[in-house]
Amino acid sequence: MAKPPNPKFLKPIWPVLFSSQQRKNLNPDNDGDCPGKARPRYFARFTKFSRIWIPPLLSQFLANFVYFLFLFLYTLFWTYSASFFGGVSMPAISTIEITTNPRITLLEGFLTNAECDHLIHLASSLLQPSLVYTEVPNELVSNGQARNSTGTFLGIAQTPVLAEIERRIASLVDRPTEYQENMQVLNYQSGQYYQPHIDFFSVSSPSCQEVLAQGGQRIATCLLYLNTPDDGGETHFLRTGLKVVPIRGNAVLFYNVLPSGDEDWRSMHASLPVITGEKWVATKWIRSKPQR
Ligand code: PD2
Ligand code: ZN
Repeated sequence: MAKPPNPKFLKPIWPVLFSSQQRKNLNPDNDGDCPGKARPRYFARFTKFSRIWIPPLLSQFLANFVYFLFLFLYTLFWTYSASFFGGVSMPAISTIEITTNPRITLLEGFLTNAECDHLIHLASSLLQPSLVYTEVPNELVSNGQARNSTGTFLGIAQTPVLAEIERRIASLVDRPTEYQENMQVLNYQSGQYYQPHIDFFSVSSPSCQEVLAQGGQRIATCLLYLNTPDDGGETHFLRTGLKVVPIRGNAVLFYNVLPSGDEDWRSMHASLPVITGEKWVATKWIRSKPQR
């Protein structure tokens, strides 16, 4: 460590802390009639932190280090504090309203890669043939003509990651998570599909009356694309002609009913056959009544 100079010749490093005599010493117009005799210098050669004399480069480094550490912690706090304190943290999502009539919104970057992998991991060992509702009686049966994917349902808030995704969807549709059905994760192999269908329970169908009375209508569907198939697997909205390409992390939110609550047949959709590769997608239905 360098030997500390005579404090008489020292000038502090922070101008705001200078005494009036020191400021006078630092004034470039002062041509020398100051206690230090020599022309004033703008920076001290040494800074004293408590009892240690620190060379200027090291003290600047320390000051910068503390400054960047503060910035880092500040950014960290604002990024994660919401989820830490029970709020909703959102990745950088870009929202594109594709059509308002029917209401279809694409959300790019709705899930992170880690979240997609997590959902696939939770579902992959539990896949069963997907089911469809029959007319009368209203039962869930396997029907390979209507859909031939496999899938499974996850528990509500089964893991902290899933709970966070559910909170994000709740914030998106402006309804508490209690209005959500359990998440369904689906897997489509090459050639697998889901024929055109509607997600709402038809008021005119006698078999839907009980479901509607108990749990209310499926007012909206949120599809979460967990991977990007090599080819095919688009979500096709037949009445609008729109085909949403499945891209990992993206989501599509569409309403199955009109703002009045009446069925919106323009929400009819299909999952087109996967041509190459496989497709992982998760569905969340949002009901008009709390489910729990
Ligand atoms: O798997 C899909 O892409 C898809 C598309 C539309 C699934 C559903 N609807 C559904 O399960 O209702
Ligand atoms: Zn559907």
